[in-house]
Parts: sequence; structure tokens; C-alpha cells
Amino acid sequence: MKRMKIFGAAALLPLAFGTAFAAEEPGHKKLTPAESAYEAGGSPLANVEMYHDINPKAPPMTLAEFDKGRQIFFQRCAGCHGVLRKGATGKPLTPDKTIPNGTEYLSTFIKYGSPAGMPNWGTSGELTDEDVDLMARYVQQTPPTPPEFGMKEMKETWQVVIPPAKRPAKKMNGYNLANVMSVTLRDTGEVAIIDGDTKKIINIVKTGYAVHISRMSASGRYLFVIGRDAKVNMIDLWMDKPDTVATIRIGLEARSVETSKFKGYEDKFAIAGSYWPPQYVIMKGDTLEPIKIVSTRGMTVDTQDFHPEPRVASIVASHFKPEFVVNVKETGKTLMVDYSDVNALTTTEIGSARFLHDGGFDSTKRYFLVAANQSNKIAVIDTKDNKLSGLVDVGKIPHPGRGANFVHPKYGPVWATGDLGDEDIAVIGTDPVKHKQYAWKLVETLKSQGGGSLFIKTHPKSTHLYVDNALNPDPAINQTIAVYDTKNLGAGFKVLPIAEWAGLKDDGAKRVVQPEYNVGGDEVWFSVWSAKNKESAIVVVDDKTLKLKTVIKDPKLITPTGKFNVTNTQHDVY
Ligand code: DHE
Repeated sequence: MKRMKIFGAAALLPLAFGTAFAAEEPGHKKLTPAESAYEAGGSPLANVEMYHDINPKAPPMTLAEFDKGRQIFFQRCAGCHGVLRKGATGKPLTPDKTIPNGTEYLSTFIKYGSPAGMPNWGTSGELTDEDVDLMARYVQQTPPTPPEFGMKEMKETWQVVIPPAKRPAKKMNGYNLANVMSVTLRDTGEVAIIDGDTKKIINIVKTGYAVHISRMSASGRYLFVIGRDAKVNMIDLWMDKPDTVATIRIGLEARSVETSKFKGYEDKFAIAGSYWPPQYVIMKGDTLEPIKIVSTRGMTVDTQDFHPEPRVASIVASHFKPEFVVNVKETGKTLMVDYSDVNALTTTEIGSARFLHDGGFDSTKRYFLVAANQSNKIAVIDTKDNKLSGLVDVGKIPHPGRGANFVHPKYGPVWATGDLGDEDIAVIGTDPVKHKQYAWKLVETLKSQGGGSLFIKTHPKSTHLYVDNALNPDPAINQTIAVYDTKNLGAGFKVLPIAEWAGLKDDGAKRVVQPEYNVGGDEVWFSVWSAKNKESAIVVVDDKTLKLKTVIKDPKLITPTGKFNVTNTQHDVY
């Protein structure tokens, strides 16, 4: 077999509510259009140099055709089918499966799609007949492999912009840091740091490509941000104008970052997990210097087959032990990584179900509830005793964000999640001490406005529960928010016209996404998310009266999505 190097130079297409390859096969769920769209965010790997073996059994392709196929694959298909095409939400597309199907069959599939969720790339006009034929031949080739990214590569990208000794010894600004918000500006690769008291932008910080989430250090001083290109920014909130003090790339594609929070280890370590290569890295908490890289490749929890690219999904820091809770998607395993001796890492592996994605703590912060989204389950991880406490069947494709904790009038403390694939909101009992009979059981299912829910939120000081439907296809639903009274859930929900309140001048998508509370728990912020060339805004609602409080608009607020209040993120309040 001949080896060749492939390098694609074409620019990435902007991330959009596109669609993705995803098809039926035993063990794979039917997808809603919302879910296909969500998974299909472009991968930054499209421009990465890769290695490829020529497969003599696959139909011929020129190098230019192969390169174009690779670009299209990473922009549209990798999110569902995986980098190595081993399958995730979409079915596996490895040559042993695709070559027997042949070009004609595959072309039909790509052109017309399938009822199970494979989009109709051809008839929708997204791909020409020529491109469809090209993709049908491309998926019969041996999947090209992106390079590994080890210590040498990390060190080459690592930059300490301001060393710890040169940073302020005390807070130099007058901001009420407890109420500062870090807002993801997805398509510009920036975060807006906003003063929650005055609603004024403090700084816009350049971050990684299609920046994803923000997390806070235990002390509340450092803000960590990760881009989809695996670039981590560490921002010092004590500076006169908070800005980046260290950066690093920890891989080629990533989604999650966190810092150590156990007593005695506050701000000591940071951790980031990547999609490619499938690994996590532990770094110094004050400089981002990489210390230890651990691969997540291994066997799946159920069939116990080897998986070559188990992506790292959510990571949280335990409050009960010096441990990180690392959730691995494709293997369906949660790794409890003890960081008390990074040179002799001990890891407890807790198997639950595939594919682990996002989640949050219960109100005591002992139990971590994580969505196994393709299994329609919530796995409950006990971070004190390091065991699986429950595996709760919920609706279709649960997507909690970090979920919502409140006290149910009948079932006591509960945690709730919305679903991407249906209108259910699952309410799960979380108190094994005083409400043992309800603990880790689905105690109630509420109905929301529809499917396509991404985030749900409440606050210990509030009796309101907000549920977005950001990926619902109906603008009447995706531009509004449903709000429930947690003391009277039977009364159903009220609908708040958030996008209308934003009063945007353009006719953009205006999807309302991710409720986030201020520090006082008396106001809630919503992103009104339009395309990058259209006006977007943040709408702030008074939590008591459910009336509009203010709208934050600025030409620099481009594609705002996630919002992270310093105190709520620091202390896992949700
Ligand atoms: Fe996210 C959290 C992965 C698309 C906004 N997202 C997460 C987490 C993961 C993840 C693994 C949990 C991180 C943690 O807790 O450590 N997200 C992915 C994807 O793989 C996916 C489906 C496709 C992709 O190409 O990236 C994806 N995510 C999106 C979006 O399209 C969203 C809606 C808009 C955006 O900004 O990109 C989006 N994801 C978010 C947000 C959080 C998040 C706001 C954090 C929620 C929180 O409250 O903590």
C-alpha cells in the first residue's frame, strides 16, 4: 500500500444549522432534523494534514477529488460519523461496509437521504450531482487519519503571555467579579466579558475557533475558555482589563475544559479533553503548562469492542475528592481521574451507556448526572463512592446542559433535563437520604413546547424553571422560552417572547438559547442567536415578574450562545 500526505487548504465553511449524514442501522436511533443539524457543526479538522493509504478496492479518485471529499466530509459529516468513520450518531462508513454497497447505492443515499435522519444532500441543493458522486466514492476510500498531538506539539503552541509573577497581586479593577458573565461569541472565535451589574462589555477576548464553553477556577479569579480547535485561553479577571494570560492547543478538536476544585487543590490544575486526538491533558492551573496526557482509546462499555476515537465530552471537578470526572462519549465510560499524584495517576472507570455527552451535579454536588444521549438515559455517578448510582430511562436524546436542580413539592430535591428528540422534560429524584424511594427514578415527565431543547435552568433562589427549544424547526417555538413554576408544575408553562423582546432589526434566525442566571438569582439572561451577518442580542428578564428588564445589543455581540456567570460556574450553581 502506498502512503500519501493529504493537505487541504480551502477555508472552512462557516458553522451553520446545516445537516449531516446519519442513517439507520441496528443500534442507531432515528434522528430528528434538529438533532442532525446540531451534530453537524463543522470540524476544524478539514484543514489538517492527514495520512492516507490507497485502497485498491475502492473506486478511483484523483488527489484533487479526494481532497475535496475530505473537506466536505469534515465540514458536514464527521460530527455524526466520526473522524475515522467508525460511526456515532450516524452509522459506520468504513470501507468494509461501503465498498460492498457500491457507488450507485451510496449516491442514492447521499442524494435523497433517509427517514432515519440522513439528510437529502442532493435534493436539498447542498451538494451537486457531481459532489454526490464524489462523496459516494470518497466514503469507500480508507479514512484518512489526522495526526496525533502529543507533548511536543502542545509545548510548541503553549504561550504564557503574562507569567504568574508579573500578574496583579490583588484585584485591579472595580468590577463586581461575582456577577461578571463570559459570553461565547461562537462565529467570531471570541468571548465577551460583560459586567452583570451595568450590562456593559468589559472586554472582547480573541479565543479559539468556534469557541465553545467557559469554566471558572475554584477561586473565581481565572476564566478558562476552549475553542473547537482545542485552543484554551486562560483569562485573569484581576487585571485592570481582564485578558488572556496563557494559551495552549491541547489537540486538533475539543469541547471541554475544567479546573481542580477539591479543598487544598484550588486553582492548582486545569484539564481539557479533546475529540481529536481522543485524549485529555492535565495542566498547571496558573500557566497551562501541560503535565500529563492520557489517551481515551479503548473498549466500549456494552459490546466491548475497541473504539479508536472515543471523544472526551463533559468534564467536571469533584468536590469530594481530588478527582476530575471525565466523560467519554463513544465508550460510554466515566473516568474518575485522581490528580493528587499526577505522575502516578489512578483512574476509576465507571461504565454506564453510550454516548456520554453533557451533564451537571445534583444540589449536594455529590452526584453527577450525565446524558447518555443515544441510549436515552441519564447516568448517575456518585463522586464520593466512585460508583454508578443509577441509570435512568428518560425521553429521546436527553440534553441537559448542566441541568436544573429544584425542590419538588412531592418528590423533594430533583434534577431535570430537556430532550433534543421529543418534548419531554425528565424530572429525576436526587435525594437518597430523605426521599429514598424516589432517588434516581424518573418521578415526573413534563411537556415542553416541543423537541429541539438544548438547555434548561433554574437557581436555588428562584421558583422558575426555564426551558429553551433552540433547535425546534418552528420559529414560534425556537424564538421563545417556556417557564414553569416549580411549586406548581401542574399549571404548565408560560411562554415568554424573548426574540420579539430583543427588537432586532434583521430577520435573522433569532434562536433563543441557554438561560443563565445572574449571581443574585433574580434575573435571567437569554441569547438571541442569529447568523453572523445579522443582529443578535442578549435579553435579560426579571425572574420575579417574568417581565423584560433590558436588552444588551452591540455590533460586537456576534452569534452569542453560551453564557457563564462567574459565581454560578465557579460553584456549580444551577
Ligand atoms: Fe455544545 C456544552 C459538545 C454543539 C453550546 N457541548 C457541551 C459539552 C460538550 C459539547 C461535550 C459539555 C462540556 C462540559 O461540560 O465540559 N456541542 C458539542 C458537540 O459535539 C456539538 C453537538 C456539535 C459541534 O460541532 O460542536 C455541540 N454546543 C453546540 C452548539 O451548536 C451550541 C448550541 C452553540 C455553540 O456555541 O456552539 C453549543 N455546548 C454549548 C454550551 C455548552 C455546551 C452553551 C455549555 C452549557 C452549560 O451550561 O454548561
